[in-house]
Amino acid sequence: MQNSKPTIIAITGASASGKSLFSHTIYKELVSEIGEHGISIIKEDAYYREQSHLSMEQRIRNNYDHPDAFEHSLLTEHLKQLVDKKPIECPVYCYKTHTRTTDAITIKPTPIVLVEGILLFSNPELREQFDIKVYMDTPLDICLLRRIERDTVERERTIESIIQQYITMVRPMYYQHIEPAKAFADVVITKGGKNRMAIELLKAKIRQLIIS
Ligand code: UZR
Ligand code: MG
Repeated sequence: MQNSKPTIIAITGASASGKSLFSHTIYKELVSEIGEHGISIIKEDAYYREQSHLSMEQRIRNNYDHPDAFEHSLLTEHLKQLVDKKPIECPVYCYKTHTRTTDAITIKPTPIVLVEGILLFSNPELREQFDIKVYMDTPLDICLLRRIERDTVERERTIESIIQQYITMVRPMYYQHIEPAKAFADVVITKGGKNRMAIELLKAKIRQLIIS
């Protein structure tokens, strides 16, 4: 594996479908086997656009479920750099201020790179960077319940704002941009982020890539 091309694995699906849980479980469990030099993880959310030039009102009104909300060109560029075995400076996004912080996190090149996010398959050049494409096919009502739970606790949102965003943006963008992208997936995962068999199958594939 030392001299072969790094493998980039994309995990996509609806907001709150279990992408983060699924990919972090794989990441953590493999780090304990192969160490941090073997695998890294990147969030598409980190590539939400820099919006410090906009007022808070404009930021709140933005549609974060549309492909244009992301700087996909930068993510594409960063994945190419990792494939060329160069480190990247991954941006840090703040959900409270709806813009990037001044920090960045250095991610070193590793043989396996996991990338997780809602609109990874929406941009053709970005899509081309992925060697394995995974789609989390969690029913939308389950995602909504999870999202209410998560966004009230972790992202300090009110129920009213979650419902409003869901009806005007999350749901329509899901049907326009996320669900149709399932056709690009190599693997479709049911039952959400705790699907143990799916976690084990992907881990087995990654172990095989590492020893080959
Ligand atoms: P995940 N999002 C925000 O609410 N505010 C931001 O500043 C940036 C993103 C939400 C976004 C999307 N949408 O559904 C979700 N809305 O983050 C994607 N409305 O993140 O995949 O972790 O659910
Ligand atoms: Mg997530």
